[in-house]
Amino acid sequence: MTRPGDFTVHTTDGQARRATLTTAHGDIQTPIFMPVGTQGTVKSLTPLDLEEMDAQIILGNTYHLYLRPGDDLVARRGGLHKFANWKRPILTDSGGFQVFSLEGIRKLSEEGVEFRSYIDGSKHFFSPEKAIDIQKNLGSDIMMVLDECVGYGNDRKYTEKSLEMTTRWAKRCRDHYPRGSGDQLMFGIVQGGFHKDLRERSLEQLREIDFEGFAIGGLSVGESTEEMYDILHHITPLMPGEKPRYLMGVGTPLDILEGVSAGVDMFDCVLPSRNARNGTLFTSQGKVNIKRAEFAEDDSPLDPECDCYTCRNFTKAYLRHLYQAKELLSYRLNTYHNLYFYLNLMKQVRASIEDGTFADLKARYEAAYFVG
Ligand code: PRF
Ligand code: ZN
Repeated sequence: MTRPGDFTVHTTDGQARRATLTTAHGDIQTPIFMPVGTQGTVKSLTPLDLEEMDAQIILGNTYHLYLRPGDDLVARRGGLHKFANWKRPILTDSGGFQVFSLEGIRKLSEEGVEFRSYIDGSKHFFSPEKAIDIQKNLGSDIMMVLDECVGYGNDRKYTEKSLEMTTRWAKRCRDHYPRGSGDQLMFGIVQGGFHKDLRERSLEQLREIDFEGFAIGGLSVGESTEEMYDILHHITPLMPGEKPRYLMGVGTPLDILEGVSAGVDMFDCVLPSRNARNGTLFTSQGKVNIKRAEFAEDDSPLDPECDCYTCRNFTKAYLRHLYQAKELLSYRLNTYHNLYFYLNLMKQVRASIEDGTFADLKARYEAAYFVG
C-alpha cells in the first residue's frame, strides 16, 4: 500500500533518476513536466486533450485563483479537481513568484506580502498561513510554501536576509499544515540567489523542516544559462535523495535535460504553451517559427517524427494560415503539439534512464537544439 508522499526511486543513470511519487489523485512517473494551467485551465485545451497526451499532473496558481474566481468559491464546488473536471494530480504554486513578478505595488514584511490585484488594483495580503489556506481550499495534491523569489542582480546582503525570511515563512507554512493533517503534500523552496553558500544554507535550513519534497526557486530569472547550470549542479546533489526535487519555472528542452542530468524529478514552464501561442513550435529538428513566409505553401507536417493530432492531420501551410488569421484553432493546435512534444520528451527521458542511455538522448537533443 502506498500513501501520498511516498517516493520510490526505481533506477538511476548517472545522477538522473526514474522514480514514482504518490499523491492523493494517483501516482506520477518522474522525471515529469507539468503543463501550466494558471487559471485552472491549460490555455485552449480540455482535460480530455491533456489525458490523451498523457499529462500526469498540471500546475495551478494560488495567486490567480485567489483573485478570481476566489478560492472559497472553488472550495464550495468541491475543490479545483471537481471545478475544472481534472481527475489527475494538481500542484499549486504559492503565489510567491507571481506576487513578485507581476506588476502591482507590494510591501514586503516579516508578516507577509501586500500586493495589488492585476485585475482591478485592489489591495490584498498574503501571509504564509494565508497562502496555505488558499491551497487547502483549492485542494491541490502538492502545495508550495510562500517564498520570496529574489530577482537577478540583488546583492548578497539582500539575498541573505531574504532567504532567512523565506525559511521562517516555510516553517510557518509547515506549522500551519503539519505532516499528516491531510492528503496534501507540501514542498519547501530553496532560494539563495547565485551564491552557492547561501543556496546551501537555504537548503540546510529547509531540511530541518519536514517537507515531502524540495523545490529549487529563483532560477531562470534573467541570469545566463551558465550561471543557472552552475547553481543547479551545485545544489541538486545536496538535496535529499529520498525526496522529489522540483525545478520551478524551467525551461527549454535543453534546460530540462540538464536538470534531469543533475537529478531533478519535476519541471514546469509556460514556455511550450506560451510559445505555441506566439507561433514558436518545438520539433525534433529544433524550433520552427510557423509565421515565416517560407511555410506559406509547405504541405509537409510540422514535425514528421511527431504523432500528435496536429502533426498527423495538418500541414505547415495550414498552420501558418491559421496563425496569420489569428484563428482560435491556431492556439489550440499549436499548444497541443508543443505540450505533446514536451511530454514525449519526458517519456523518452524516463525510458532512457531505464535503459541507461540518458546521456545519448541528451546529446541528440543538444545537436538538434544547439544555437551557437
Ligand atoms: N518561487 C515560486 N514559484 C516559482 C519560482 C520561485 O522562485 C520560479 C523561479 N523560476 C518560478 N516559479 N514560488
Ligand atoms: Zn506534433
